[in-house]
Amino acid sequence: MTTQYPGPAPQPTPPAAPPPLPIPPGAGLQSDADIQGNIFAGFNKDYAALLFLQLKDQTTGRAYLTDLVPLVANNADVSTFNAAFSQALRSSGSDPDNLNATWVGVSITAPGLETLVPQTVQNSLQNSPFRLDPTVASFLAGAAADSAVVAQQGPEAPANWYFGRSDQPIHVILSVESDTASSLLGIMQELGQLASKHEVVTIFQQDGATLPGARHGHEHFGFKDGISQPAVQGFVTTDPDGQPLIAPGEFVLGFPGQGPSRANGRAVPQWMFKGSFLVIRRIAQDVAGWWNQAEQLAPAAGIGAEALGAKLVGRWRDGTPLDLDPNNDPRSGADQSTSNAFDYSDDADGAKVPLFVHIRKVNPRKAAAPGPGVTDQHRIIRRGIPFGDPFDPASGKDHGPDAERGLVFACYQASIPDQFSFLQRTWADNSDFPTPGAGPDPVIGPKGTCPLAETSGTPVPLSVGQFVKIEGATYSFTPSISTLQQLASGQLS
Ligand code: N7H
Repeated sequence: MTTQYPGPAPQPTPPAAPPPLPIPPGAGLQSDADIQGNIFAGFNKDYAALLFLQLKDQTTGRAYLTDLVPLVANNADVSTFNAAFSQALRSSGSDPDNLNATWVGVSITAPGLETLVPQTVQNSLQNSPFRLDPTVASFLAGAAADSAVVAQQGPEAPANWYFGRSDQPIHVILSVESDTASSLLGIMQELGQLASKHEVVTIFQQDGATLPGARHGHEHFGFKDGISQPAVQGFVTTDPDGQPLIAPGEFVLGFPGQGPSRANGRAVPQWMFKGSFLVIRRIAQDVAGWWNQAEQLAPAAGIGAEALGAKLVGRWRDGTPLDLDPNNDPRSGADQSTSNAFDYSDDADGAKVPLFVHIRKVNPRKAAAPGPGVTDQHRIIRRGIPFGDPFDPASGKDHGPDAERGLVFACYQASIPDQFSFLQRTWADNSDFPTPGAGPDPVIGPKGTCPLAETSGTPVPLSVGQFVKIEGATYSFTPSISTLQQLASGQLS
């Protein structure tokens, strides 16, 4: 007699990927009130705080979200505000004091979703073909476990982080921004009361602010930041600097993405539509170390420290691109400090802009290897802000070399492995991108040798150190406002 063993349990039919959303014509995405406001439109305020929160349980978590959702800024409101602000700025020539806003954004980590909707996480992510998409797997694993971009030992190891450590799970992240310190304080008090009401614990609060005076808009090393962002199809009609429009599905799920393979967007469940993945990294910057290095390397390169700094970053301190102005000697005298009208297309070998420079590594534009259009599949929308006082030892202890300062790096994308992690690992950290021996990114990469081409033709090997340090990181998901409502009401379960 033969024993009948049951065969493998029948597998549930995998959910089919939902069809993509249409991209609205013109700049139609500006009026979308379901997408959160910091993704396409951008808060871009002078004062910011990130709150890393832990929920008590599902019931209190849902009640907390119910109170929180009405405070969340949507894309249509932020777009309308930003358009009015730009208009007033153009007509008066300075920041309009009477136009102020305070914005709140909400993102949820994988442990946060597990707390709020364990079934959804199980069914639509862990037990379905979606889990095979590295996009989902990286989100579920979280930033600390992403060993491709995080050293598990040494000073940058997650065990030393201020936030994002595995022993302190974070469920919800609030991005709060305002025009003034006092209005930021006001909303923070309101959010604090809401948290206590629902027994929500603050694991860490990361403050940020634009730098004061002439440093406004610049990061701590002194370079103007926040200039180059992807021009998103459906959100703008053209890019003023002639850059290619990037399909919205590269940043917000549900829309078609870049290239034929992503015409249907990414295979994620419907509740993720109109949401985006948010990477946050607290990156400390050793400003004195950075400029001492530039002073030391400059003589061998036959240039000054200021020029050497520009040859590591790819823009002069005021923002002028090296590609347009390799010698900081503007031919026309025109202000090019916010220009993005360049693409390295006449500089394949890096004679003008070395192949290792930070902004070329992370966005090689038309010079991308291995082929045309590749760069457009690895773009990110950056929403970072500095933390800490500027380096200026004469102004006191808080401004000295030992004070904490750096960049609260934040970026939105449709896939962390294809976008943030790809930029960091495959391009920035990789000495052999775009060509063998090109050198690591001298701003965010590891120590290494960057060969600086000289007019004589003999490259000068610059030994470049690492002057930034990761001090905290999270991967989270910034859902649409309708999904937030469903999470709050328990409709998504
Ligand atoms: Fe970078 N820096 O001061 O040197 N970055 N960045 N970044 N960054 C940019 O064009 C800087 C970091 C990108 O489209 C500028 O807006 C510093 C990470 C991308 O041409 C300056 C840190 C990653 C761009 C800096 C840091 C990126 C960009 C020029 C850390 C992603 C747009 C301003 C402390 C992995 C490139 C501008 C383009 C620009 C600096 C971090 C990516 C000045 C100090 C971790 C995609």
